[in-house]
Amino acid sequence: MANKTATKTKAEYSKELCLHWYEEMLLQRKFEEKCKQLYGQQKINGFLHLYIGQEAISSGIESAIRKDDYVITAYRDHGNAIVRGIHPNEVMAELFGKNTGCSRGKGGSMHMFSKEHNFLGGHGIVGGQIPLGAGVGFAIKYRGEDNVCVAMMGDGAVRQGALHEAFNLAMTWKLPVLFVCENNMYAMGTSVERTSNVTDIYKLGSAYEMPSKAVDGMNIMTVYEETKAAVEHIRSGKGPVFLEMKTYRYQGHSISDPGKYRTKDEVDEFKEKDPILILKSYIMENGFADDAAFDAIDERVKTAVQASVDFAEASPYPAPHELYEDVYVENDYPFIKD
Ligand SMILES: Cc1ncc(C[n+]2csc(CCOP(=O)(O)OP(=O)(O)O)c2C)c(N)n1
Ligand SMILES: [Mg+2]
Repeated sequence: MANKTATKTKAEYSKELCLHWYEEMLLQRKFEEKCKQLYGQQKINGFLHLYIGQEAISSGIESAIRKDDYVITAYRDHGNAIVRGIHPNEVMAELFGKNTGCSRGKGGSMHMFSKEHNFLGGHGIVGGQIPLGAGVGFAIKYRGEDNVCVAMMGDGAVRQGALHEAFNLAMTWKLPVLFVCENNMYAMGTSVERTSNVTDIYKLGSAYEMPSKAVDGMNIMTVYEETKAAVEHIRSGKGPVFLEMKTYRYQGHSISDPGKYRTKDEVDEFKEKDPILILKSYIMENGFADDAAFDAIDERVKTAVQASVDFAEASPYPAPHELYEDVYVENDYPFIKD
């Protein structure tokens, strides 16, 4: 089906890496399919924005950076939380509003955080994470560290003025930030064409002479290669890079979106380019897995998803006094003395 793109890629990938990617993408997909079901049962409440269709981006980026690098994103954040290494149990518990969640049940779907995993959220203000990502880049440079910060955003977020301020300072100060736009073609129900004359989003970087490029975000190998090259550039001290990753979300903007602004044919067309299927055909072509091996992966993923639901169900809600905890950081500022 969609295997042409896969065989075209220039590098060879090991069996281990391909199977790791496959299982990780499938985990994100099945985890979120379960979330959708649980929302219908009112186990999950509030906002719920699903990442289904975009998994090649989270997984491809994650394997091209180091665990001590930083990632910051918007509210469509379950996939990034999982690939950063936050246990699916903690992500599901957060969605349930339970105190074993990664934000202790007080963040919910849009606000997954983990200091331990250098995952800096989960942000509901469209574009808010772009200058925050630049700030993280500034902190890295100020401390003389060699990390990078990946600041992810949607195609709607790039129309915010904050992007331009962040791009300007990031280039002026050569901050170690990889800006990634996940262009899934829509901001809520508004298509990219309706929001700007400039529909090639990567071109926005050129105003600041920031190295910028469009990338096929449905192919994990391309995402991986381009991220690796960008991160090498950034880590060598040459400053930020901007990648526009072209992708598609199969589900509505949020769980309550009837999706009247696009046709079923359009959605089906993109499902033909499904990132999991592209990788699956590459795996099959190379004889990396047979039916039994795929079944075993399916089973492991199913078990992990069910375990996360059981964990979330069994966990308690935050106690009333926890309302006042984790609001301010205490004794963590080296520059503030009593
Ligand atoms: C500053 C601000 N304005 C408006 C909104 C309402 N809003 C929530 S999501 C969204 C669309 C953003 O689309 P995009 O950046 O493409 O991300 P996607 O949902 O496609 O991942 C809007 C306008 C908001 N949360 N914050
Ligand atoms: Mg979008």
